This record gives sequence, C-alpha cells and structure tokens, in this order.
Amino acid sequence: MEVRMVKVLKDIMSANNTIAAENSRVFNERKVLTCNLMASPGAGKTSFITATYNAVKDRTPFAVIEGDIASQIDADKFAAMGVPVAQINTGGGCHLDANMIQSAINQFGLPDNSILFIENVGNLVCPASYKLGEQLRIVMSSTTEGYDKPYKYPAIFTDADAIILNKIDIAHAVEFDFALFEKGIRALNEQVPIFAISCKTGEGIQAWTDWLMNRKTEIYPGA
Ligand SMILES: Nc1nc2c(ncn2[C@@H]2O[C@H](COP(=O)(O)OP(=O)(O)OP(=O)(O)O)[C@@H](O)[C@H]2O)c(=O)[nH]1
Ligand SMILES: [Mg+2]
Repeated sequence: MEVRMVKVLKDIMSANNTIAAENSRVFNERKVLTCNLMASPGAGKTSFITATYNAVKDRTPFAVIEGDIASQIDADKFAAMGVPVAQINTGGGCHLDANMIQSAINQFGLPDNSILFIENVGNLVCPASYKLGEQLRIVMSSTTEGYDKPYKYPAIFTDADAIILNKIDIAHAVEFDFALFEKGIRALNEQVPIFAISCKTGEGIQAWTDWLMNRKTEIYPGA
C-alpha cells in the first residue's frame, strides 16, 4: 500500500509565521521592543529579566510574558514588583508560538513604548523554530551547563541577536572554558555580541543594558 506523506510541519510553520508578522506589526505600531529570551531550564532567565528591569526601569516602561509548561511562579515574581505580566501555560508544549503571544498581548496592560521580555519555555531546541514577532532573539547559556551548548544545539545560537553567558560568578567552580564557548559561538554567528554576566553579583549587566537601550533607540528613534 502507498504511504502518503503529510506536510503538516510546513503548514504549521507557515501559519505561525503569518501570526508572527501580525504581532510584529502591533509591536511596531505601539513602539514596543520585544525580546524573545530562550535558554535551558534554570539558566537564569527570570533572574536576568529581573536584573534588566531593575537596571532600566527609570528609563523605559517594561512588561513581561512568561512561558512555562505549568505554574505561575515566575509571573508572580514580576507581579509582586509591579511589572505588567501575563503567564502562558503551554500544558506540556515545549515552546511558545505566535498565536499564544497574540492572545497574551490583548489580555494584559502592555504599555506603549515599552521593552517587552518574553521568557520562552526552558529548552534549547523547539523555541528556535518559532518566531513570535519579536525584534530581538536573545539566547542565554550559563556556565553550569558547560562550554559545549553551541556545538550541541547550533540552531538556536545561529540567528541570535545577542548571546548572554550567565553565572560567571561560579565559572571557576564548574571549570567553565570561556575560549571554547566563544569559539563555538563564532563558528555559527560571527558578529553576535556576547555578554558575560552574573545575575547574582550584577557583573556585566550595565554593558548589556547599554546595548539594549541603544537598540531600542535605533529601532524606535525619538520614542
Ligand atoms: N550563582 C548564580 N546563580 C544564579 C545566577 N542567575 C540565576 N541563578 C540561580 O539559578 C537558579 C535558576 O534561576 P532562574 O532565574 O529561576 O532560572 P530560569 O531560567 O528562569 O528557570 P526556569 O524558568 O525554571 O527555566 C536560581 O536558583 C537562581 O538564584 C547567577 O548569575 N549566579
Ligand atoms: Mg524562569
């Protein structure tokens, strides 16, 4: 009997890209700089968004969309700080998609002219394939994961707009190899800026937020 191949994945991606383009149009109209933050579970995504918020909150409105398989633990942290936040629970799904973001942006007080951080589901594989309408794709790795993540999960690092290396305060204890990490990144993405930071000590946060605020001014001059 003949086997019929069904091109479901292509259709899913095409539908996702259409909605991502609609999201992008909304973000541009409202001058919202949207950062899609992708990393492994526990790399420090929530800590990083918190450190970024604390560094820029006097200069820009700020909002967060949290993506998790379950729970609203991370969203509760931002709500407690007074940050507009929406929680998406994927119920098992390993990534956010553009449709989820479209629903979320209509359901919470996303301020105009803001920086919107989307904390994607902790995973270095699936989030790489799904555009959300973001302007910046931020990929984080942490020293405790080892230097080899760019070699093992190349796709997510290849089209990143910025790479964050977190937990440098404990790099020595886990014998992290900075040179091999950077070599792995450069083989995939020659120009991407790499910010080595510690959310615990605050090291590197200023250089990162200077870059972020400059990108906001370049993308939305005069906003
Ligand atoms: N030493 C050290 N610990 C950190 C740093 N950043 C985060 N952590 C710790 O790492 C753990 C995970 O941090 P989170 O910010 O919750 O990580 P996450 O990526 O948001 O985790 P999930 O949302 O569960 O995927 C917490 O215990 C943090 O205190 C850092 O720079 N240095
Ligand atoms: Mg988190």
